[in-house]
Amino acid sequence: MEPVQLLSPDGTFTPDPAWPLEVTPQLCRDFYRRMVLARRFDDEALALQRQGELGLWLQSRGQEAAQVGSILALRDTDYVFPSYREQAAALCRGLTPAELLVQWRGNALSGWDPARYRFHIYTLVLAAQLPHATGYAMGVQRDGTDEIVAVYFGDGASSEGEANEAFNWAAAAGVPLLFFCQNNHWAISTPTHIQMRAPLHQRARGFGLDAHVVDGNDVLAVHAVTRAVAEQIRAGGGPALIEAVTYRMAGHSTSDDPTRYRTASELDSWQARDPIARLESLMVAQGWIDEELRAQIARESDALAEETRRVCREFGPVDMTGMFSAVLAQQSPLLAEERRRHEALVVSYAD
Ligand SMILES: Cc1ncc(C[n+]2csc(CCOP(=O)(O)OP(=O)(O)O)c2C)c(N)n1
Ligand SMILES: [Mg+2]
Repeated sequence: MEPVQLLSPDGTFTPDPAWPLEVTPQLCRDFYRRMVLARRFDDEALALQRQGELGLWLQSRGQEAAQVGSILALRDTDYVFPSYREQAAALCRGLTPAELLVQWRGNALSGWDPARYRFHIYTLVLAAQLPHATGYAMGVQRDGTDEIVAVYFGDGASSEGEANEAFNWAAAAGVPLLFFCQNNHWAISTPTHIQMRAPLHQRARGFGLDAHVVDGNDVLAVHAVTRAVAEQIRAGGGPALIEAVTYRMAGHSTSDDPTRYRTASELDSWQARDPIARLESLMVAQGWIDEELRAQIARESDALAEETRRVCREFGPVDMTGMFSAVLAQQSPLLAEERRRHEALVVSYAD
């Protein structure tokens, strides 16, 4: 199966009757603005990590179309389970820079109220969120509302047992769940092609899921496919999987050096398929972007970057000792020792 594509890398739009989408200047401007803001936020967070203000950061660079196109195809009331680099999606749901950064500063175990944004906490245990989402979708199914659930995960996570259990369980139970895989070609240093023999969308069909593959760097195709599939799930069609073929342009995290395992030419070939540049080419050709719009988005980006730096520096010291007292009912000698060492470490930073 070839990935669904509506917008070629040079910005040429070709409609597909199977995936209808009314492409208006407003729609493109909205997608463009959100993707530019997400990239700016991501760049700023990277800089903060490099300056020692954050412990770790996992970039979403290159995956903006997959995230923005898909989350905007859902209703705000649909519950979303992200993985850990869904910043572009999170910003669309209204999460603030402070909420997104505080966890990576080490000041909180998670930064936001999932119920408020219908956006679950980040999950770092690979694929754990897939059974969580399946169970949640069983609850939604029993509530009998028209809400659907969406779960984001990576190509690497799809190799975990939990992912495959969730595919089977969701299909067998017929729950209203959308599995959204961002196949960004890498699981840290392991390329997708050496960890699976059959493409994920093909494997998903074997579990009885309706499955599709889409060009994940084409925001219009991602949006059209996700919207149609989401509405099919909402109408009671059962769970489905979308594999968005994209690319992780940055390292896995700020602790990773991707030059150790991938070539510059591979990166170049994907830079030529940049999701933001691609949409911009269409907008330029159609006359849908002018200097005024560029200047307005640049001002908004600068303001977001400024807010990102400011809130990060304002995070004060925090008492994390609760993790030693709030998790286990009974303290053990090991826990007491760990607590003592943690407190000594904190004191050593006093100056
Ligand atoms: C259960 C588990 N095993 C291993 C890891 C270490 N780990 C963190 S991210 C990662 C790669 C994940 O790749 P993928 O699912 O493709 O997501 P991506 O990082 O590319 O977005 C690994 C192996 C983990 N966090 N959890
Ligand atoms: Mg990956």
